[in-house]
Amino acid sequence: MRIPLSLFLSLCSTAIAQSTTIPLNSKATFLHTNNDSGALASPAVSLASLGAAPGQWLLIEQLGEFDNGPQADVFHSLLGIFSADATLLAASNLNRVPGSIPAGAAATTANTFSGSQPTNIADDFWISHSVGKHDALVRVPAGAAFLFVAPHDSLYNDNSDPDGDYAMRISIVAAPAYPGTAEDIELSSGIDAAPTTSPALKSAAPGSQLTVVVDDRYTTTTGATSFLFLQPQLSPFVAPGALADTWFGANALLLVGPTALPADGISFTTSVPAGLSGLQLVFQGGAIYPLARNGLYITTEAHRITLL
Ligand SMILES: [Ca+2]
Ligand SMILES: [Ca+2]
Ligand SMILES: [Ca+2]
Repeated sequence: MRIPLSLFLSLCSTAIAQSTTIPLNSKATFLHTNNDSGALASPAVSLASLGAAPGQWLLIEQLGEFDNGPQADVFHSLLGIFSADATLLAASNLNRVPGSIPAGAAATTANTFSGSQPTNIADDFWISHSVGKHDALVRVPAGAAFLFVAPHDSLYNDNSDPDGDYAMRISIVAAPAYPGTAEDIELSSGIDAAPTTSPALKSAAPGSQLTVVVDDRYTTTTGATSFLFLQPQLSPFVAPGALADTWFGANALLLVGPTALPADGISFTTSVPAGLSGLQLVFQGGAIYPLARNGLYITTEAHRITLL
């Protein structure tokens, strides 16, 4: 049977993520500004208008580049903050989002260019970092109905986007198989290949080279006390750990750590032995981090490798 292409595409788009691309103004911010009269107020993005609700997972990608003023149209940067309502207070306030709800990788923002006034607030998160990754996977927190975004900058009125490509794409995606805290740390795994964050489920034949890497996404947790756990088990069912957002139990092996997270992450490599067919290797990384949303630790998504 032949299916018309248009029907095929529409079936695909139903099955795959629902995405919305929103153009951004690089002068718009939700951070406090000072002596920055050309700065604009970030518009509130309604989550309902995207079809998103608390508990769902969003992939937010920063597209294009902007010019931060003194340099060129080459900058990647985006911060986000969830809110219960659409209220954005005047730029003279430090906390302009009174309905803010914490989520994601906590962002520490720079003081204003003029007057060096603090801008840092607790609840905003990295979507795109100038020298890190340019996307974020976040779970919409309970009570959130709006999202504000802004580039991270200390002076906004001199920003521009000559080719008009600075934007964000928000996709509603399936929950990870074994989610972590979704902050500034991620796990990649590879079998005879460069490690990748996705898929989280892989298989490895005897004699293959298995590599697992734990690294930060936005460079903010370099130096944090980090670790990599391995839980070997026979069942493909992975039970949640006793600690929130963990996937290992008391019998897990501590493969790496505790150790200060190097700039290029911690890693573990092994040659897969023969005779262990069916064994499941569940890997998860994490770190002790003062800005963790749970107040203590951050964790990566866990990966499960089936030995063949
Ligand atoms: Ca641009
Ligand atoms: Ca600027
Ligand atoms: Ca902050």
